[in-house]
Parts: sequence; C-alpha cells; structure tokens
Amino acid sequence: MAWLLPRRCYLKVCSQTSRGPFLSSIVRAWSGGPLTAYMPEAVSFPGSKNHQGLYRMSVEQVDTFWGTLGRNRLTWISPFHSVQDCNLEQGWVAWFLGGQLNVAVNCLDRHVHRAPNKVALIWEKDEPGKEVQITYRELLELTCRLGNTLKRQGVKKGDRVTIYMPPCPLAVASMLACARIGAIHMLVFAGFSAEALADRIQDAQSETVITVNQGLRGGRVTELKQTVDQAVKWCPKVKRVLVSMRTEQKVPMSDLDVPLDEEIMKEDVCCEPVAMDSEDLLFLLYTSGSTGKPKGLVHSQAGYLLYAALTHKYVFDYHDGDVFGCVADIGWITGHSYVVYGPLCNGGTTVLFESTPLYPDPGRYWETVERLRINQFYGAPTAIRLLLRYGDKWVKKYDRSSLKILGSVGEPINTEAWEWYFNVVGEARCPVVDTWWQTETGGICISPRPSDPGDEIRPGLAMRPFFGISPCLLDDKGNVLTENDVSGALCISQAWPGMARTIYNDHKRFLFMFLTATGFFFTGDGVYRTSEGYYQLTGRLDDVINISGHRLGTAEVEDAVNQHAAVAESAVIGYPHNIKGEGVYVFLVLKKGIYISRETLTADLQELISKKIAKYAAPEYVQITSRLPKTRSGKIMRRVLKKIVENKAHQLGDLTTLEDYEAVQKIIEEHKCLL
Ligand code: 6R9
Repeated sequence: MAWLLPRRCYLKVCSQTSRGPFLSSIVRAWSGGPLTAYMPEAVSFPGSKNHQGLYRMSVEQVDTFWGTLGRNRLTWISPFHSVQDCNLEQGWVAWFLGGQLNVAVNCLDRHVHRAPNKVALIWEKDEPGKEVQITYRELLELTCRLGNTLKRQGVKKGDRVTIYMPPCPLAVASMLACARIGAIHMLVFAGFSAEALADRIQDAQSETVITVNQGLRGGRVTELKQTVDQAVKWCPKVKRVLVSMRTEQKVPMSDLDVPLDEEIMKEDVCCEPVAMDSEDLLFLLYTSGSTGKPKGLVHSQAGYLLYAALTHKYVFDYHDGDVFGCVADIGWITGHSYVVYGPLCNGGTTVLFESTPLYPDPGRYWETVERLRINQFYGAPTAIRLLLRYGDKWVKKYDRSSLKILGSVGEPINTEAWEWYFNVVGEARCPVVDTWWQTETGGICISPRPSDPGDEIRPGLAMRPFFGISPCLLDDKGNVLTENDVSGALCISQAWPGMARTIYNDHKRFLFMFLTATGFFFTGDGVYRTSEGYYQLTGRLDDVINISGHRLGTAEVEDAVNQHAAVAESAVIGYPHNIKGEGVYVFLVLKKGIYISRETLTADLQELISKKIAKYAAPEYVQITSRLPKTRSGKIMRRVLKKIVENKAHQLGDLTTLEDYEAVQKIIEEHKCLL
C-alpha cells in the first residue's frame, strides 16, 4: 500500500539539543522537489535558490515577491499599480493599490470555469453520516441568488450584514454574497448570547441580520431565531432579519422577518460581481473576548484573500484533490480563513463541521476523517486534550490513512497533547503544524512549513515565520532583542498583506493597542526564541507571572503540570504574594476515573515543576476542579480565575463569552474551602 505512505517524509530521533520548556526529542524533516514545483513564481525570483531565499525575498524584496504572487494567484478586474504603501508607525497599511477585484469571483467563478462539478463544500451535519456535498457551480448559484436577495432587500455596497448562523452552506454563501455585492459581513458565533449579539450589531451599525430558525449542535437544539429576536429589540436600526430553516420547526415571524429559503428561490442565478478596491472592507470580526471589551477588527479585500490562500496552501501543503478538514466554527477567524476563504480561493474542497468532538461519542472527529477521507485535519488543543482523556480506542477504531497533516491552533499545545496527536492520531507519520496567529493577523504567521524540504518540527514550537512575517522580540523597556535564546514580547516589524487594517470606528484604539511607538505590530503574546532561532509561544503577556523578579509564562507551568499522569487539563495563575510579588496557583482537572489526594498531587507537582522549570516556579496552591471556565471558542478564561484567586469574585468583568457559568460558581466555592 505504498500510496498510503506520506510523501517525502521521514522521521529521525535525535537527542535534545536546545533548552526551552516544551522541547522534546522528535525532529522531522522532508526532502522536497525543486523549488519551482513548490512555488512556480520562484522562476522569476533569481536571487532565491532555496526556501530560506524565498522567505528572505518575501521580507526584503517585498514588492517583487508579493507583486508577483498578487498578480498570479488572484484574478483582477483591473490591475494594481503599486504593491504596497505601508507605514506602521503611522498605522497606515495598504496593499495592491489601484487594483480592483471581487473576492467571490476569486473563490467561485474562476473555479466554476475550470471544474464546475468539483466539490467545494462538504457539510458535515451534526448527525453523523448525513453529509451534504456542494459543488462549485451549486455554491456559485446559491451565492448569486443570495446576493440578489440582499440587493432586493435594500442592502448596498458598504453596508454591514450580521450573520448569526452555525456552519452550513448558506452561511458560506451569505459571506460570499456580501463579498459579491460589496457589503461587509460580520459573523457572530452562533453560541453568543442575545446581549453579545446586540452589542456587536450596534457597534457595527448593522441593519441586516441573517440567521436560521434553530441550530443543532451535539444533538441539542438551540433557538437561534429567538436569540436574534431578543437582540434586535435592543437594536432599533435593524431593518430586516432573513431567516432560513435549518430544522422543520416553525418559528414566529414578525414584520422584520423575511423567509430566506423562499426568497432566494425567486431570484436569478446570476448576480453581477461588484468591482471592489483592494482596500475596501471585506469583513468585521469581533475578537474572541478572552481579554477586555470586544473590538471589531477590520479586514480588507485583496491582501487578506491572498494571505489566507497562501498560508492555506503552504502551511498545510494543500494539493488539488485534497479534502481539507478545519473543524473550527465559521464564526471565528480560523473559520473565516481556513474553512472559507483560503480553501475556496485555492479551489479546494473544504469541510464545514457542525457538530462537537464528543457527539455522538469521542470518536466523532476520527469517524468523520474516515468517512470523508480528510487529508488535512485542523483543530484546537483544547479538543485534543479533551479527547486524550477518553483514551486511544476511540481514535484507533477508525481508518486515518487519508490524513497527511495535523494542525493545531488557538493556544499553545502542551507536549502531552502534541505527542498524542502526533503518535496516536497521526500514527507518527503526519507532521503536526502548531500554527500561531490571531484575528488581528488574518492568517497564520508562525508555523512549521511541512512542504519546506529543510524543515523540521519540534513538539510545542510554532517554529518559523511565514512569508512576509518579520518577528521581533522586545524587552519590557521596548528594546529590540536581537539575539537567540531569549524571551520577549512578540512583535512584527513590518506590514504584511493579511493584517487587520483598523478597529471598526476606532482607529485610535487600533493604534494604541497594536502599534508600538517604534512602529511595530504588538501581538500581546510572549515568545521564546531558541538558540537555533525557532519560535515558541509562551502565552499571553497578560498571563505572565513575575515571581521574585523571575518571569514565568503560565503556559510553561501548565505544560509541566499537564505532564503529570493524573492531570487532564490545567490553568495556572499568578496570585499576589507578600514576599515574592506573585505566587503560582494551579487549577486542574483530573483524568477520568483517577483519584489522588490534593496533598499528594501538590507535592508531586512541586517536585515536577522544580525539576522541569525551576524551584521558584513550584505552585503553592493546587485546586482540583471538574471544569475550567472557557470561552465558547475553547480558550481558558484565566482572567476570571485570576479574579477568583485575588478574592475579587464579585468583579469578574465581562462574561458574555463564557461558556459555562456554573463552572465558575463551583470554582469560587472550592476556592473558599481551600483558603
Ligand atoms: C487564530 C486564533 C489569538 C490568540 C493569540 C495567542 C493564542 C493562537 C496559538 C496561540 C500559542 C498557538 N494562540 N494560536 N498561542 N500557540 N498556536 O486563535 O485567533 O481567537 O484571535 O486568538 O490565541 O494568545 O494571541 P484569536
């Protein structure tokens, strides 16, 4: 079965060479083909003889590199006259100036001309085995009908359209219909409350909402239309709510409501695409809210699309015919860039996953991989850690031979999860790409690139900057750290095509939050650059603990804690300490079926962490709980835990993104008993 073997992949085990909390001993490398097979444009880059050369070109000869890719990879209505005009110091970023294009044409029409019957979307519905395939021709027709419906309803170029829907073909068509007619879409994750939805609708001054009667997730029905009804009561500017029927259940319809499925059937299957300037707005997306008040980040047309497509192609080594399975919800940036825009711009086949990792059982992901023959699987560490608790049998039950690459996103992936993902899920033959990026960055910025022949991957390291990304590290005084084997604040020193352009209606806040005085893009994340120049994310800077003057990333401590055999998941917080400034407080969830006393576990962890990191990092407090508080996108809300350990449980702040309030209540009670 030679064809089942991964192409160009071998595994070499060598001894640990570098310090750093997550390093382990696996080193992987690929032997690739000629550079022009990898990137045909390399023919016109005479200076770049190898992959390092290509990368250097992308950051040093910006106009040549990005200009060539912009011309070759996108279809233009009128060509651009300048590749870029960027000045980060002044917060001014513009790419492909003078050019006009339409994003929907790039994601649909040009593929329809080539291969109309190629499958664009596989809608993996909540109920397993009920998937629906949508071809490029069908998706174009649906998008055009929707575009015409929106126009008939009065939506114009530049209007903001709220999309409050679970992953489904109509949601993708809604995004593309907006792009086609020049409207700006704003997805709101369909798990958000009415208040959170209303806040976003108000902030974006959106007059149109698209939704479904009900959502279905993990076998449970959610009353999405009811939530919209509640939200629009607080939003007097909303003029229309377009409602599609995801289930058979009829819902009350008011004067504002438009039965979407009926309306689209009345419309024509052709809808003239609007010529959009490269820098016109494509979408707004409010960030996940693990910190502060949600902000509407703005992404524009050409630069974003090109960057999403290139990262999709090169980070995941995507080839024509592959089935790309990103299980993120389309309401998050990962869904935008790697369920919709990247794969569709590349003419690929992309999976829309409506369900959860545990429905109907913990084998769901891998059963889906087997049934859909998924080649690249892209998910979040939180789900991997969850599934790990249920053991290997749920994975091994299914054929995963189609898998070529496994991706991870959203938070640092701890060594235990990485190794389980690599060894058990990927049978030690699929590279794991730990991809670091943010809503603000539009696409992946730091990641191993499996199709780079010289590349190697180390567990827990995001490794290398992608084309166009110049990472730089700053110390607490804002000085640039040029050496290796150093930790600092991760910044990016020059503009790249995929970056957010501003915060909607608040450019000042954008400048304040993201741009340093010296004109660097400030990511808010901490990073360690190894002695070999690889990048390892160490967690949000707001999560950094300072113990007796020693800086310690909570992610580093969590990684060590998670290596304890009894621990399934943990969150580490700094708490005020009279002498040391801050001490370490560990919240953790035990693996299923394991019992261990808190005293024994505390002693074990103190020993383990002293050994893995340093004595000063050993935790004073260990609190065993049954669930950690998480945002709906699966990020642990350390901010909430921090308030609890600071005894400020009455000031938990904005909890609109919190998934499970009961978990917080329980932790507060347990914390009181512990003191
Ligand atoms: C894509 C996405 C962004 C924040 C980011 C960082 C964390 C994302 C990560 C990671 C370590 C990774 N993050 N990927 N941390 N390793 N591979 O998640 O966007 O929701 O905006 O979150 O998530 O802290 O700053 P977003």
